[in-house]
Amino acid sequence: MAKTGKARAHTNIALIKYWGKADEALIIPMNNSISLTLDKFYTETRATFDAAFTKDTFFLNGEEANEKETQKISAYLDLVRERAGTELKARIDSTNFVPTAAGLASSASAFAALAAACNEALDMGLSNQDLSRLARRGSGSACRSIFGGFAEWEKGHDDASSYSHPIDADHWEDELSMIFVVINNRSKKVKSRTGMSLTRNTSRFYQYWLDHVEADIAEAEAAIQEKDFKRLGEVLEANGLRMHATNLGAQPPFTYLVADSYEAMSLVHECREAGIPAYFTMDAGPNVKVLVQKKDQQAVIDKLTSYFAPEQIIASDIGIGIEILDEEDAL
Ligand code: 2P0
Repeated sequence: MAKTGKARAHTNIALIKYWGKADEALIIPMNNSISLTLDKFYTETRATFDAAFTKDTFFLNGEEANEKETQKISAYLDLVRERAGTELKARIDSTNFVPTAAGLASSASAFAALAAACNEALDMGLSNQDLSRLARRGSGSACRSIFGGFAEWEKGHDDASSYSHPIDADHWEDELSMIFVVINNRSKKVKSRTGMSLTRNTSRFYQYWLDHVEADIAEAEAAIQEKDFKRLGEVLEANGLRMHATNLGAQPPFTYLVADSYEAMSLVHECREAGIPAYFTMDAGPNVKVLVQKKDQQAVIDKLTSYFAPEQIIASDIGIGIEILDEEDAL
């Protein structure tokens, strides 16, 4: 008989970044990171394990994935099977819910949803901590998407000690939102996995990153405890820029940022000059994400749309952790 589980996971944006691995195979990071889970972008995944299946199959947004993508999922399922003590092959159906053509699909929500769906299907009974560890094996940032609101990934030193936990902010996150500035990328894409590995292994600035990141973590933790928006904003903006600076020191050097990324950063500076606190961060691409207090959201959107088209601006509230879905819930 088929064993089925379905789950939804939201993507997350790092405020203090994960950039570089201590162990590439186990996905153990060089440093702790802190994120906010968002409610707007998520993945729903159904995992079906059945003795009748002779191979793993993977359907993304209703279409069967190519061999390379299927192989990646199959390799991940091998880890799940080893952990669950089964040899059953699986069919995975995933749907990414992201605004049309925004290109914001993320491996964080994908592997968090897949891990949770497998846990459900195979009755693995994993705690959220163990689920975070399992999601991490698919993609590092996925281990933070098990949780809603603020989450911190403790880097640990081996498979057992590297996982995320929620940071209790006493519902402060309900007062915050993140505004995405979706910027078209005409430059050649460097995958985050490739970019962070090249930087960690070759960048002359990587040690500078390591020398500051633990202090950034402590500063962000303190700001969250105190609900001090300015303090959190200043450290997240500095940390994100420092991450991007490490890429400029790689051999060969590269950058994810384009002219319009700098335009968005300037507009955020203008918001602050006008007395509106807003702080930006960027990931492995040119899009700029702006953390704001909800009460200032419209004013910041107005500033950003003085240059960007309204359809390039997407605001998101803060999201919740993984959800197990009933069979009748739409996929
Ligand atoms: C982060 N990023 O903390 C950082 C900041 C992008 C920039 O985590 O190799 O897809 O699968 O562990 O998690 C994106 O990298 O990389 C990422 P893998 P992942 O969000």
